[in-house]
Amino acid sequence: MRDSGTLASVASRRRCEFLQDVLTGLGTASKNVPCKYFYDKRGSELFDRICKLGEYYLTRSELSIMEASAPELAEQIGPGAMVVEFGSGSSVKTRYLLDALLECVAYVPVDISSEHLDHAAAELASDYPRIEILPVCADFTKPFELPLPTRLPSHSAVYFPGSTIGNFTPELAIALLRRIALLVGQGGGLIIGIDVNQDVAQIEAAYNDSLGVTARFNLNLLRRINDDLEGDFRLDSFEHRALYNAELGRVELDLVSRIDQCVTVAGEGFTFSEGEAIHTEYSYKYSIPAFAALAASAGLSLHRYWTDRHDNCAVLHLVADAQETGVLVSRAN
Ligand code: AVI
Repeated sequence: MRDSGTLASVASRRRCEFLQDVLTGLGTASKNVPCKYFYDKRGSELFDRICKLGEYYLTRSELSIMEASAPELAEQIGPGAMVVEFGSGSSVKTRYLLDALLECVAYVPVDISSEHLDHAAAELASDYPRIEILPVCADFTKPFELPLPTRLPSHSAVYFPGSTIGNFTPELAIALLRRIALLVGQGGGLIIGIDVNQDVAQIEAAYNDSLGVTARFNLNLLRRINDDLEGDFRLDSFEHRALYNAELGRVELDLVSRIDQCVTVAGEGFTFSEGEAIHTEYSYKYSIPAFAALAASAGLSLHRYWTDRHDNCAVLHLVADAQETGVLVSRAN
């Protein structure tokens, strides 16, 4: 697996960044910790469990689109590509794409969780011997180096499924989409999954599941701070909260202090009053036109999109600096 520097230096740099982000986030008036820190080994496992929950419609909906439309998606990408996946996790949906792609030269899964990445990459390498699997352990929100495949690809395409773009504020989403547009180059493609659900009750249920897996996923962030940054959070003195903010079209995840308390992280103290929240995640829900407008401001034009039969999720094909203007839509049954 590629990573810059030795394993020890990478681990120490990552710990420093984590510490810096936590100290900065907890030191501000509206306390927060970036959601990318959810995904340590335990957090990634909990997220995989969330994806299988009845209430969490996102994975099921997007999988149904991939199942029904992978050949059409593959056609949009074209033969001879190197496919780079942002936030690949277990690469479950990717298999539909890899099965359908013609002469795919290389697949580059990029993920922040190394254990997850190693495992998924090893399985893919044995299942797809014709495709060079080149995992990159990196934080895709920052610039990272792409590996050079043995065979020269005709072009690169980015696959960014799972509605992960919804975890970025619109400003940060535009910045990330701009980087993707640069990475694929003029005429290059991006296949991206977004959550287009507008049913508030269904959305809130997805982030407040009855088994409490999402609550554990959210609270795991405090456990990780305790383990990795010498924190002394008492997990039972915080509670998970997920509310839909209709005005801003986003779910807001917080960890709310149940009591007045003082917590230390790496020797630094932070006070919490009862009811005070640590903001941990946004999950934006978009309409297709709103997302197309956002992508257009990043230099990506919508060419075609697919939805599931309940119109919960959509998979979009966007092209960098596209010349064409026509938009096609297909719905999976
Ligand atoms: C990864 N991301 C798209 C998930 C979401 O739905 O925003 C993360 C998540 N947070 C709570 N449940 C799932």
